[in-house]
Amino acid sequence: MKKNKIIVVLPAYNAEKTLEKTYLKIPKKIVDEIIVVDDASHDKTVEKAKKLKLKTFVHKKNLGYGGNQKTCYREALKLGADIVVMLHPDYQYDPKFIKYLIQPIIDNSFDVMLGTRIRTRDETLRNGMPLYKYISNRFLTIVENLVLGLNLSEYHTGFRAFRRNVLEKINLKNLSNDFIFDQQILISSHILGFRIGEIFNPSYYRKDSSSINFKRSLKYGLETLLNLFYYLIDKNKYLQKSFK
Ligand SMILES: Nc1nc2c(ncn2[C@@H]2O[C@H](COP(=O)(O)OP(=O)(O)OP(=O)(O)O)[C@@H](O)[C@H]2O)c(=O)[nH]1
Ligand SMILES: [Mg+2]
Repeated sequence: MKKNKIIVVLPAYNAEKTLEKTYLKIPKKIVDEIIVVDDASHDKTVEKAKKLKLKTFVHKKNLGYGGNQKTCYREALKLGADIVVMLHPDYQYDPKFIKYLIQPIIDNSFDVMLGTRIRTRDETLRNGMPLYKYISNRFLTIVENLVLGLNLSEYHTGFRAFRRNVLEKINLKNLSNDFIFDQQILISSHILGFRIGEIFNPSYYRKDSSSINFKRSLKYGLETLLNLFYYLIDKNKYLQKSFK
């Protein structure tokens, strides 16, 4: 059997303090290539990435988190990835779990895999997730599971893996350039019949970790509900819709 080409993409924005720590923990034996996309950071993210000799793509203008991921996936596909692992470079996730994340895709059990941060409430809060984020995450997860008919532990993780054909089939260009991209890519995967699986992997909110503020979280939460509404109205239209 041909070996799968595994590419890790790191969508970075002001990640100078955490990029190297994240990079060092990525298991190089498993991963064929690592790419960084910098979304016009104000700090030394690009210098750090180049120092680490990572393939680096730089946005001239800030596009947003979704716009960053679009570049990540486009470049990973160009480089011939069979499986793309998206990992936030803010050192919140433990990259040693990459091997567990990709295995079900290699085995053809699932097409999309999520590294979920919520195993127990205690553990998640102890690891630093703010209470309001925990509560809104649980609430949105219940609603998403009900609407989509899935049974996932969370939809908001920054540690995911996709089989190549998922990224080819979804019209990524039509999705939002903002944080809601993360929901849209999952809803679209589900509509297209791709199987979404999950593993548990603890995440840590450290001093240097990036974490969006209350206002942006609220906007993201409301947009998630709006996207579920669009899904309920017409799934086929959802796939054609331009969210930009
Ligand atoms: N392109 C872009 N990326 C961003 C922006 N804000 C944050 N990011 C990146 O997006 C990723 C996720 O942002 P976070 O702020 O960590 O948000 P989150 O992980 O969803 O939320 P937490 O679970 O609270 O950490 C991080 O890796 C950031 O580097 C932004 O304005 N533009
Ligand atoms: Mg974060």
